[in-house]
Amino acid sequence: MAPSLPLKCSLEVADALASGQPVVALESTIIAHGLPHPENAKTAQLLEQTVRDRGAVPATIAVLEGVATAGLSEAELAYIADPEKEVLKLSRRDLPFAFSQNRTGATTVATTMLIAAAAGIRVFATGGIGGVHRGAEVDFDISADLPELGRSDVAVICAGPKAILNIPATLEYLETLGVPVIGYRCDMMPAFWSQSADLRVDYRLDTAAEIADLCIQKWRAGLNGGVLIVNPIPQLNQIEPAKVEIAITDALALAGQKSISGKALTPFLLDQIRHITEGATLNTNKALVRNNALLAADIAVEMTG
Ligand code: PSU
Ligand code: MN
Repeated sequence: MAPSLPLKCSLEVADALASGQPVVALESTIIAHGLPHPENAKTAQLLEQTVRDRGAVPATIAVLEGVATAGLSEAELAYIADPEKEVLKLSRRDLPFAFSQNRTGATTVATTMLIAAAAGIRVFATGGIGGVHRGAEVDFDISADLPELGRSDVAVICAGPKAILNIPATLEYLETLGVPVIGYRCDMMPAFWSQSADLRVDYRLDTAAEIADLCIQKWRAGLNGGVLIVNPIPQLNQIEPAKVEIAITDALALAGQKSISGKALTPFLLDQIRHITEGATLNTNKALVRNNALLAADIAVEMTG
């Protein structure tokens, strides 16, 4: 028997996919582990509404009691956002445990891509992807998001790798995996909270139609794997790179002192940086995911048109 995921789509998502309507996948780790309560629940709803307003169907993805689920009800979304509930952070290596133990968890970029691809969803909006961590030459901390980008046929729209990472090394890794990095209306690599990381993107495209066309032609040519579309945070919402860098340095030092590593590191750093910047990064984070949801919906519409 061919392998298949334990997978369930909501009625709305299943209908949309069956009739060729545009669908945009949204991840849940940013909701469960990336943003504080209650902003996380509000952001989850706002993202879904943003996708709808732009003419596509949102499919927030999570694993619910051991079943990969695309399209969450309001109650399911609230559960994932509730800090009182035990919601695991699920990357690729965590899925067998969640499936076999009927556990509930939020999906990272890696597992959201994998589940979206299995469901037939080709476009996915997130905040920032994981990547090669600073110091990875010693501790080997490289996000499972990168190999997944090399594997699953999904277009991922983000605001760049999170600035807590080693961005040049992350771009090298993506090149090795054959993942095109496309700047939407930008020549320079955006760095999540700020507009530019002083590095050029591979290619620049200025319309959702051209991006959709590149993805379709990639997959038609049998070139498996994802496409990374980087969409800079709007100027109005960005934080000065120097200010972010100070917060990152402090947060990394604290993580070192407290020996925080593995899957706990990214949520810890995001939380610390939010405290150090007195909440400024929270507003920026919300603004950039919304901006990515808009572009993702436009690309999904172009892909089905
Ligand atoms: N982007 C955000 N906030 C987040 C993340 C991304 O704005 O919390 C999450 C994503 O789910 C990403 C994960 O896949 O962090 C990467 O975690 P790690 O470095 O442990 O692979
Ligand atoms: Mn890691």
